[in-house]
Amino acid sequence: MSRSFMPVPEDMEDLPALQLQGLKWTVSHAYNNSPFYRKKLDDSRVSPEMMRSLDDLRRLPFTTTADLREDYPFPLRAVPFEKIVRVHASSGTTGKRKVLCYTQKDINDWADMFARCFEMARLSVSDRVQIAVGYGLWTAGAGFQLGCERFGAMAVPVGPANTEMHCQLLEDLQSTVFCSTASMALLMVEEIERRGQRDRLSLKKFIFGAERHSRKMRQRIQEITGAEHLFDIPGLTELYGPGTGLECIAHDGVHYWADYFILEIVNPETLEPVIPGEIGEMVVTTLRKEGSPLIRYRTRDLTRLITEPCACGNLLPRHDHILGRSDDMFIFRAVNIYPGQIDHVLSQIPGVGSEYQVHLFRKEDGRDLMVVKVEMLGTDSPDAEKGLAEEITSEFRRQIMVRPQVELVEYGTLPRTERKSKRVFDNRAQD
Ligand code: DLL
Repeated sequence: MSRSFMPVPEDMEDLPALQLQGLKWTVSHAYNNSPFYRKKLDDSRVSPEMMRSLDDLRRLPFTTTADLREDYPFPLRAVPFEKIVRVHASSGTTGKRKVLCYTQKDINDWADMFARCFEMARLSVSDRVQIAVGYGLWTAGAGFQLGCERFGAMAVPVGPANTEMHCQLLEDLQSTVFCSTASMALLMVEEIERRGQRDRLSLKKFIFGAERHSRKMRQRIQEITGAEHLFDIPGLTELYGPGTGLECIAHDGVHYWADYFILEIVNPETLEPVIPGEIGEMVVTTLRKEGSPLIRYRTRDLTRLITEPCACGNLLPRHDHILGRSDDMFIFRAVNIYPGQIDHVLSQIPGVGSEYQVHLFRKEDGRDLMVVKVEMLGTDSPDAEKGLAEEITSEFRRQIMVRPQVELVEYGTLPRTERKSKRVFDNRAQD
């Protein structure tokens, strides 16, 4: 039996006490060692001594990406440079990268958390894990690698590379698990299908994340490869990287590591906690992170807590898949739309492929136009195509209350990427 990375049952019973202890530690560590946090907490008239119960979390100010930009290049740093063994970064939406510092303990904690993901996905040390995400400043490659080694399975550290090389290694090394972005997973399975390679592979599990994926993408990946399990892996650079939670084999949401961070779900407008089970923005507070601790960090990611016990039996709490980002919302003819809603509508329509694009234009008369390009699975007849386009239009009207112009394109013609896909293109002039 390999070692377990799950919390022991007593820790789960004492979770609130463990979280309170971590909260107290984090707030005093940040206050005493980060000039940035000290000022922020002083400005909000909060001191570490005020953290007496978990409810006191709500007295703390929020931290945002704007804070990361303001405190660039080593935002939120709370240890001397001599203790920092690594940085990782992700591209911010508005220019400056988000750079986060890690101490050796942070790296060790991250490895333990990620090893827990592999345990959650029921891997064994005999598994061969082909890692197809970028290595370097991005947390993805380093995270999967660390976790895999800590867990004890065999890492095949390829990076994004090209599909050709991946296909060859999948077959030659008989990799059993493939880890990538959701887009890359789709790109790869289509290549496997094109090569008729399925029966020569031993692929059993996919772990993919870094972006939302649709039900259609899941279906395609499972259909083509016959994989036993697909696991969604969320994660963000600010919170170590990927590895802080994983979908389990019951495939009903994502278990997250509540002994390493507290997750709050708040209404993004009022910043008040939502009723458990309602959708809101994920806000995270770390409990052990030394280099760049997070205090009520607003992730902008939208999800909801799942409060029912999980069929897989694991007691760690769950949240739903990430449903979108509060800053991904766009307004079309006075309707607020999240890309996730579009995935949802298209996922229900038979005959529609897994890729789509939304293009928004402003016409000369000042009215907005939405063009939805959708891949179709088979091209039967012009009549069938017309019917499909009409069905898509009417489902958009029924479910999102907008009327797009639908353009059907052949399967495989929309771009595939090994990184994160962009599917909404807003060409309207910014007033
Ligand atoms: O994307 C870390 C990662 C790498 C996760 C590989 C999973 C696999 P960032 O580049 O900092 O980190 O981007 C973080 O990506 O706030 C979400 O908006 C989005 N995101 C990440 N994973 C998922 C997912 C990595 N599974 C941002 N589903 C996050 C939906 C995701 N969105």
